[in-house]
Amino acid sequence: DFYREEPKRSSRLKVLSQKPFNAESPKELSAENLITPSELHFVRNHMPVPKIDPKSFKLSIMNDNNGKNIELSLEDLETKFESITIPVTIQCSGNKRKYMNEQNPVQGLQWDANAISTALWTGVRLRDVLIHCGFDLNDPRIRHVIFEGLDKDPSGSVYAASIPIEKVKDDNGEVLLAYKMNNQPIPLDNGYPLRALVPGIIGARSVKWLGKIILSEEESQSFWQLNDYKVLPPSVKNLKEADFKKLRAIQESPITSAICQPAEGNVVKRENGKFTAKGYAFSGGGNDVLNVLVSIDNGKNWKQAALHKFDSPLYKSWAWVLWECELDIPQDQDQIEVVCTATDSNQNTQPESISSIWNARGLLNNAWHKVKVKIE
Ligand code: MTE
Ligand code: MO
Repeated sequence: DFYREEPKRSSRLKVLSQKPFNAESPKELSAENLITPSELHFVRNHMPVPKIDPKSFKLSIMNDNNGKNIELSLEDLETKFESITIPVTIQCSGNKRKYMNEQNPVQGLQWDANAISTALWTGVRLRDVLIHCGFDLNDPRIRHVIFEGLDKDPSGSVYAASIPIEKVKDDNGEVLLAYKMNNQPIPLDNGYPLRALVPGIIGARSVKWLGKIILSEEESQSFWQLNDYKVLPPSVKNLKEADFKKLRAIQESPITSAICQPAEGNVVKRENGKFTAKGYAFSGGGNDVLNVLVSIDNGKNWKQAALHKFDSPLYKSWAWVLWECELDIPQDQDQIEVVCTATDSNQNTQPESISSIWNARGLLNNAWHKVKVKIE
């Protein structure tokens, strides 16, 4: 069994697949905790979790253009550079795929709205490490930073992805080589002992169990970079018709929001007259969430939700906000649909319907989230 050495996991995770392991955070939790407890962070694995000995572990960094190659131990990383701790939300670009699939079938894990979690991440800035080790970030041949994981498929090929060098050079970028999550060593499922953490960018680029970094003129040639995490146009109904070469790999994630409480099919009591809806909103690229609106008449009238958030600088808002909104129960209905939508600090808003953003891989579904609730 290729998967015989998988870690122990919390029974509270909502499992979508065991081998490889894929699971959502409990939805009730996302409505209450700005920081997801480590054992309840969602998990998105493509392959078995690799076993890595932290003592002999070495990260290798290579410049593809001139062959310069260095190695760093965990101790080097933890002692030679300034570390920072920041709240960062990781969201899978397939989050809420289930709803896209309901509109028209899409390929991929049927994630509901909780393939997203937030942790306090500690690590060193990749930019500092590269400069300290003498890599010339102004060399025009360095256009992409490729991250390779130590997790392998049966044929021996590893998980890999890349980001543009600009994100690493950016003063506000905060791309980390992370070795702690919530002030503890990173859990086995989330990349122990070292992962790339690319704030504001889809989870797929934050490579776990990081073993190698390559500075290159080309982006990663991995399947996941070239032929997977890209948004196809709605006219392409079938992946066989897809021309991935013409499309850019997804980086930043768009403004999105979700209702976590009540959940679909939950009952609210008419006699109470009111109920409280709760959820999260998140925008990639370091954008803050300005506003979350909630409606029970499909957007004719909106109520503004109260927001709870980290105190982060505007261009470094890497974490979700939680929202909460008290709503009046209508007297004449025995079912209502709660709808939410958010606006970010670039004034980006969410599309009302899925139809114009539908894509055959079911990625980046940021249409208004809707939950039906019974009134009794
Ligand atoms: N890194 C490696 N090495 N292998 C993987 O399968 N999955 C990616 C990313 N990094 C993956 C990886 C995807 S698609 C996502 S969404 C995030 O990890 C999920 O991070 P998490 O499991 O810590 O929540
Ligand atoms: Mo993902």
